[in-house]
Amino acid sequence: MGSPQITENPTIAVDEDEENGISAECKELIHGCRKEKGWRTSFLYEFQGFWCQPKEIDAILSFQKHYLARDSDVILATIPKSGTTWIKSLTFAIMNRNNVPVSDGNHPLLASNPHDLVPFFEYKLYANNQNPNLSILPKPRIFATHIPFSSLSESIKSSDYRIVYVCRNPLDTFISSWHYINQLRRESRPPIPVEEAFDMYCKGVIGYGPFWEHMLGYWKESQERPSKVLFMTYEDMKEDAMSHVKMLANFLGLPFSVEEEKQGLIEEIVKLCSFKKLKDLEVNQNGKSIKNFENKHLFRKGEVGDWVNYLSPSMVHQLSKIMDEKLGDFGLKFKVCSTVP
Ligand code: PAP
Repeated sequence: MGSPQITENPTIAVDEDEENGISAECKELIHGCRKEKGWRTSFLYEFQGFWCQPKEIDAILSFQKHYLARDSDVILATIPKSGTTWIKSLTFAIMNRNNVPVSDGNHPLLASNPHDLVPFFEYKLYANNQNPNLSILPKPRIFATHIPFSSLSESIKSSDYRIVYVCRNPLDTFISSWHYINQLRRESRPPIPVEEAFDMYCKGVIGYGPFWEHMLGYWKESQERPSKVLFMTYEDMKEDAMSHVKMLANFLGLPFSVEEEKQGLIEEIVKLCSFKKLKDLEVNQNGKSIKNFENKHLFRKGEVGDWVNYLSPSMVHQLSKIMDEKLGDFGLKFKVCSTVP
C-alpha cells in the first residue's frame, strides 16, 4: 500500500469524495498502485503505466470490459489540453454536414459544447459505474478519450478503427493544464505554484501521462497504420486549419466534393469551430459540461507559444531536453521559438 516517496500528510489526505462510489475492484486495485501527489485530487495512481485519478480508473476498467467497437467508429484521442474541444467540434461538423448544414442557424455546435456532442468514454459513457447501450446510436459513432493507445480496449484494436490523435507542444500543454487545474481547484484548494506543477509534469506525473508515452503510443501506431490513426498537431492546425479539415475529412472517408469546396464549406467549418466563435457562444460562456465544470474555462487563449509568458529559461531548457530525449529519436519534434524571456 502507498508509495515510498510520499509522506502521508493531513493536508494531502485522500478526500473521502475521491474514492466515493468507486467499485470494490477499483479500490483494491489502486491500493496496490504506486501513487504520487495529484494536481486536482489528493493522489494520482499509476495504472497500466499511466497516471490517473481513482474515478477515472474505475471508468476505464468499465470501458475496457464493456465497450464493443464497430468498424465505423471514430475515436478522437488526446492528452488533456491538447486541442480536444477543437477536434471534437471539427469532426462533429464534418461528419454531420449532410444531416445539419454547417450554415444552419440551429447547428448543434451553436447551442451545445463540443464535449456534449462527442462524449468521452471515461468522463461520460462509462463514468459512475455506467454501462450504456451504445448499439442504439446511429453509425458512424464518434467518441473521445484521453486513454493511452496501449490501454484502449481489445475490442477497438481488433476492429477496423479510425483514430484521430491531436498532439500539442508540451510547453503549451503544460501551461494550459496548469491554468485549467488551478481553476478547478479554486474552491477546494489553493492554487499549485507553477514550479511545483512543472516538476510533476517533467516527472511525467500528470493525468494520462507521462506525456511522452502518450504521444509515442499514438505516433508509432500512426506510422505503422496510417489509414487507421491520423496524427495531427495543434500547431499545424493553427497554421493551416483549412488543409487540416480537408485532410481530416479524407481520413474519415467523407471527402469534400468539388461542389462543397466551391461553395466554401471548408472555410465555413473552420469558422464555425474557431476559438473565437465557440468561445463567444452563450453555452460556452455560461454553460457547464464536463463534470459540471464551467465551459468558459475550456476557452482560455487558444494560442501557440503562450508558455513564453510563464516559463523561465531554465524551465524551457529542462522541458525541451526531456522532449528531445524522449521524442527526438522517433522523429517527433516541436518548435521552441527563440523569444524565451
Ligand atoms: P480538454 O482536454 O480539457 O478537453 P482541450 O480542449 O484539449 O481541453 O484544451 C484546451 C485548450 O484548447 C485551451 O488552450 P489554452 O489554455 O492554451 O488557451 C483552449 O483555449 C484551446 N481551445 C479550445 N477550443 C479551441 C478552438 N476551437 N481552437 C483552438 N484552440 C482551442
